Amino acid sequence: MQVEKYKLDGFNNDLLADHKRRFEFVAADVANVDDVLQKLEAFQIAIPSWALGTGGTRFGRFSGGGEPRSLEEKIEDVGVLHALNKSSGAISLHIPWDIPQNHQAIKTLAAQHGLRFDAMNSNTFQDQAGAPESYKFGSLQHIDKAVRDQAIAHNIEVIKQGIELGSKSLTVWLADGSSFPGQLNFRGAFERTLDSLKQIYAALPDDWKLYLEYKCYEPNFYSTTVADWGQSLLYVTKLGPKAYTLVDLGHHLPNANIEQIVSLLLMEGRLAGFHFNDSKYGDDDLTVGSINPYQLFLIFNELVEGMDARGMNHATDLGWMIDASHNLKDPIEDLLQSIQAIQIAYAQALIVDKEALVAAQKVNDVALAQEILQKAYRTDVRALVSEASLRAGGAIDPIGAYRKLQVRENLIKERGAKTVATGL
Ligand code: AOS
Ligand code: ZN
Ligand code: ZN
Repeated sequence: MQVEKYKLDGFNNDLLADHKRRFEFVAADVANVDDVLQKLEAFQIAIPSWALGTGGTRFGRFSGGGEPRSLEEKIEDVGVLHALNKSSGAISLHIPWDIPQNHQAIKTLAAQHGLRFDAMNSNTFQDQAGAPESYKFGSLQHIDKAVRDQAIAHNIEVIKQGIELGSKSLTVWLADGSSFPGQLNFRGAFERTLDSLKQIYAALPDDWKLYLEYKCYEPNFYSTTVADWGQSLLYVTKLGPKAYTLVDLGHHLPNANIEQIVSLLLMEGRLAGFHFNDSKYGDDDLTVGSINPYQLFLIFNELVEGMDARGMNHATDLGWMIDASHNLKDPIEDLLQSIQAIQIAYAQALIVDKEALVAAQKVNDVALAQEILQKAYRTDVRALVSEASLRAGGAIDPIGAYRKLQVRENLIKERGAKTVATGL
């Protein structure tokens, strides 16, 4: 399945007059409009290979039609996303779910769709067929050295897979922890995990980064061995300059001030990047921006301010990824919505009047500071996002185009109505 350019152009032409009117209206009020458009065009968000099929809950899984049955088909789906919005130019693989049979062929296929390989993800939270050791009681923290060694070797294997594909980072998310008081010694678990991570770190090429993701609970419900940003920061500081803390938005206790965490990790030069999603209760992995878009904007406000203060390149200096699961919606539509939500928050952060904000902060004008942020947040920037997509060769309205071009119907024709995506 390919999105044909002439069909996309036809779709855009029908919307063009309306779009131009909306764009000019918002552009008239934005002083730095060219800069905003250029930054939006450069901004790419990696798609996780595991989000291309319907997920599920422990109560059931209801697969949709035309889901990708192989790594090749997952790449094809990300190709569809990227053709529609020109902002999904990368895929993040999970090993062993996505082991390529032929690295060169996979690289060529990805390149044909304009995609690169983002962070590689290791998996020591499930037992793999034929593996001698079990991760039931943890992996890098395990009391038994044989289990730790198996988990370390797996991570090193994932790095090797990534080198072949041109990836530059390894994301480690650990399910390790305990579900009952007394089950483990916290200090012992930390020390063993650190020792295991050091061995993985030692296998990282010089131009690679290790992203250490934290999560407050689940699957363990009493303690998690990398539970929060402080613990992740402790590990990565001890590991060395190639280790960074990854923020998954759904991995915090309720009401955590994520934007403040982001600001301080950036300040310390230890922010790896993101797993974007949204949540109401826990690690819900809902569509980005579907529950709390103001928080997303506040995070981007800190990112833009903090990255500019450090002279960082917004598009390339952090890892931008989505981590989502879809139980009800078409996964591709859900991802298009997520990306649009990220672009909207980013565009709003780019139009914040920073000088005025700094001036208001200097004189403790609290009301004005709030007004300045909310003015940006309440600006309807959707036409700016559409314009950036159009200029890059994508759709004015990616979901509208996806439906009009009948992409899902075509995928079902090609792959069948009853397919189950490989992976989780
Ligand atoms: C788990 O909760 C983490 O968010 C992981 O980043 C990710 O969801 C997992 O590696 C994919 O199953
Ligand atoms: Zn995650
Ligand atoms: Zn998660």
